Amino acid sequence: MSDVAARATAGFRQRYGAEPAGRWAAPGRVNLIGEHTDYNDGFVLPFALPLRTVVAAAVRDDGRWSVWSELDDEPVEFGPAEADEPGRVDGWAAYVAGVVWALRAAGHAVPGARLAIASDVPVGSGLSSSAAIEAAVLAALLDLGGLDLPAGRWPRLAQRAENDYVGAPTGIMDQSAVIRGRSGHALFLDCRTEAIEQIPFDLDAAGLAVLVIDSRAPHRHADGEYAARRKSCERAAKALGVAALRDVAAADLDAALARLDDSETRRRVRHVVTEDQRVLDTVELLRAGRVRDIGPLLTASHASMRDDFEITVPEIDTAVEAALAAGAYGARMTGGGFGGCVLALVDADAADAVAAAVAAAYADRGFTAPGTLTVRPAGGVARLD
Ligand code: GAF
Repeated sequence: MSDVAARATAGFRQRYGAEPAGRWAAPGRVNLIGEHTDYNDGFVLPFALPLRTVVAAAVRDDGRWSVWSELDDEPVEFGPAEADEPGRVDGWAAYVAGVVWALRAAGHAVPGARLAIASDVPVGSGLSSSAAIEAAVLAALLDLGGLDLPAGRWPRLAQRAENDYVGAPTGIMDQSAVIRGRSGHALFLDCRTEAIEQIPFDLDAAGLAVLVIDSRAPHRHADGEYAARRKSCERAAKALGVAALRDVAAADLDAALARLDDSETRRRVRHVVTEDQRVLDTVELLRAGRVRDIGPLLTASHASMRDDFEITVPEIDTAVEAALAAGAYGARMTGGGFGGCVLALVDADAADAVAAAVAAAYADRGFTAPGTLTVRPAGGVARLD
């Protein structure tokens, strides 16, 4: 943490020739289980990562915003006109302008500001680097402006930045995880009511580790495919006469499938309905302290994403198969799909061997070597100083 915070401060000093008024940090996330259920009003169980994005910031008196990030040499600058018109600011800075836009649209008097962003959350790996930027910038602007917004309303506001300013039709999971995550816990979120429950997920006590494997697979049409899956779910809900697929109970799945006439839509619905149930089952096991026993649910989730939702790619499937063959209790792709990361639940002392087995399987198939790290659930967005 200290390195990334120091980089944000150094970037601020160098670009703006002044000291920041404060620093705010937000994590990336992985999703333990519950994929593509959030925009179906369903259930998810993500947790925040120890990897952080840090924003160093100070008020700027002319009511404009300048943002520098490690990804670019020069700061991006914009004023109210660009902030008020979705799409005017693009690239990574759109996530910042989107937060300004969402706050202004909600009637807040957002102060102009200088911001410098440094991040240890890898971009493009499906670990929610964008939600981390949104959350850290939101926290910074609220504090700098002395604005009052209860924490429970932050995720929806950050999601609006992403949906309506950036134009990505995502659900509310990522913003919730990075804002409301708690150390040692997974966040059980009902995406319809936004009710949360912090579920203890103490890997150390169980002698376990979560290995995150970055597939390094190039993102293949991820945005278009994500939007297509979402549309297909919405069409199916309409055909079934329900507000969202969350309203189809697992016990009623066969009857619902019988009412749909194309097999692709049936597969999409089966994924969402069974995935919601797997989240509920995982939560039950964790509440009972049976951490190892969630493994088969993770693996079943992967099979459902691969066969029914059709969002995995060869690198991802290879990583899952190799991890399971090397003794993982369960493994699955995490995040939106078409690349990104796999997580595997392993004995803590087997993590290196499982990582090595995945690397060997990759080498056999001629894939770019994967990245691996072990993670524990960490806390959500916070002011550092
Ligand atoms: C991406 C989206 F941003 C989330 O809202 C969620 O839909 C996820 O894909 C799939 O579960 O991370």
